[in-house]
Amino acid sequence: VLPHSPPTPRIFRSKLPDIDIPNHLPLHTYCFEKLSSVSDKPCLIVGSTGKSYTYGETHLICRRVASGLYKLGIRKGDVIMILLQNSAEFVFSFMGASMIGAVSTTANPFYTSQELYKQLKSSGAKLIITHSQYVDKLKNLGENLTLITTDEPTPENCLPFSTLITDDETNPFQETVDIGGDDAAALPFSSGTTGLPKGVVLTHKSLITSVAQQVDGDNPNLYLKSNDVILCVLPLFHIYSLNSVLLNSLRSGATVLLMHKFEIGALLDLIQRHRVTIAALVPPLVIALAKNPTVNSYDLSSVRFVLSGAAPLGKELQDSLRRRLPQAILGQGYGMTEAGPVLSMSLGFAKEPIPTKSGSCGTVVRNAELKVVHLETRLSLGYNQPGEICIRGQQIMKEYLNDPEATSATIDEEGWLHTGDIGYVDEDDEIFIVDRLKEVIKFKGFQASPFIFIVLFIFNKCLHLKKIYIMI
Ligand code: 4UU
Repeated sequence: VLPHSPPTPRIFRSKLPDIDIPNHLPLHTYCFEKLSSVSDKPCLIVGSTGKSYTYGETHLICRRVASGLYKLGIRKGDVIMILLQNSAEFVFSFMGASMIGAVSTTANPFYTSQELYKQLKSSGAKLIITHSQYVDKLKNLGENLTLITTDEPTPENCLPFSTLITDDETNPFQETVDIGGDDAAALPFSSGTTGLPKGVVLTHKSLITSVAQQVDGDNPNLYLKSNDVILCVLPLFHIYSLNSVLLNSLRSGATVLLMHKFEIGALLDLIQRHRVTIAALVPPLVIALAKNPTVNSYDLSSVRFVLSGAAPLGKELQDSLRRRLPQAILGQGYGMTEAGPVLSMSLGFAKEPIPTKSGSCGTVVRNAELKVVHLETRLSLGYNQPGEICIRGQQIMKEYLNDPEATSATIDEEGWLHTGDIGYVDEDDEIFIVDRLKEVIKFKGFQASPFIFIVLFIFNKCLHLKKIYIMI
């Protein structure tokens, strides 16, 4: 060793071995790979109506929507905007777009007209799939914009969703569109570590890699089975729900129970009625489940995993939920839109589970490398030393759309994505986040990413906000 050579970087890896990931496939092919064995099983259940779609039906409708989009002039690389609450149409639109190589930019239905305008302009979306209640906000936002609405009656100047569901799913495009792993599939918007929201280019390869890191392999990190029923209450326009609920479930042949809005009574009733086995939540919803007195009147014994992510989950809260749901395994996932999104996941959810500590965000996912760098020297640190968390692997974003400067400020020449989160890895390889370098919203001493505030905003009627802030 030369006297001045830099120290070898300390790189953290999963305790699970790497696996082969078929990330050369298009995303929809990968997600529906086991279609023939799950064709008659329920894929989607719409919570509010009880309507359900089998895997076979879901795949067929996605193919029809693909064909319908193609007939409306959408081609490979074109962007469509999905501006919907959780619904079956959200799923059909996203997967249908993927089938013709089009890209979905998902947007928050609560955005103002101006916010939507920015995302439309920046993404270059040509078509919007939405609900009639949001159409007013979209008036005069673009000349050649096609608007499709999913409910009846169809407002003026909009096309009904049924236009997309032609009876023709055998359109030749399916054979001719050549989709490569490096082509974009999703374009969520995120402000990342600095500045205004930017389009995060997630490719077929990045999303397949992220899903495989969670649910594939002989000993999956997040063990989902085809008889699982997965609660989809977090909004699908955000990458947490899109990836860790929807795409993971499709890949595993599990059932997705869609809730278009949060209401504690409806949520508990749906868990009981449909025997929900997996709940993907954020801390404010964990609080509702742990503290709301009505919970005791429901049978929640079917729940086997509660996954919390997107914001810190305190030990006290984790302990109170454990008392409520003694049979369930509680754990966290740590994600960031740009990271594809999942950096780490509790190994308590593995097929051969390894218990994790309260407060830990899990262990880095397989087929990826994680390091913690000193904030000034940028040298990588060992166990228990806090610094900036960086991640490398095929799951991370390709780039920020049309923003090479922001891209190179986030992903360095060696391929490390800098998260702007400060944390450490303990001797058991568990990750703990202690602070954020990037912009945070502070409210009554509670710091969080913008997403948590979106969730709180959407769900605020049902959550007693003041109480939540004090408890966190
Ligand atoms: C403390 O929040 C997300 C994605 C979360 C996610 C995704 C898939 C969680 C579990 C999962 O399976 O994305 P963004 O881009 O909205 O916000 C990213 C930021 C992170 O940089 C970090 O600051 O949100 C914060 N964050 C967390 N903080 C995310 N997860 C956690 C966590 N604890 N578990």
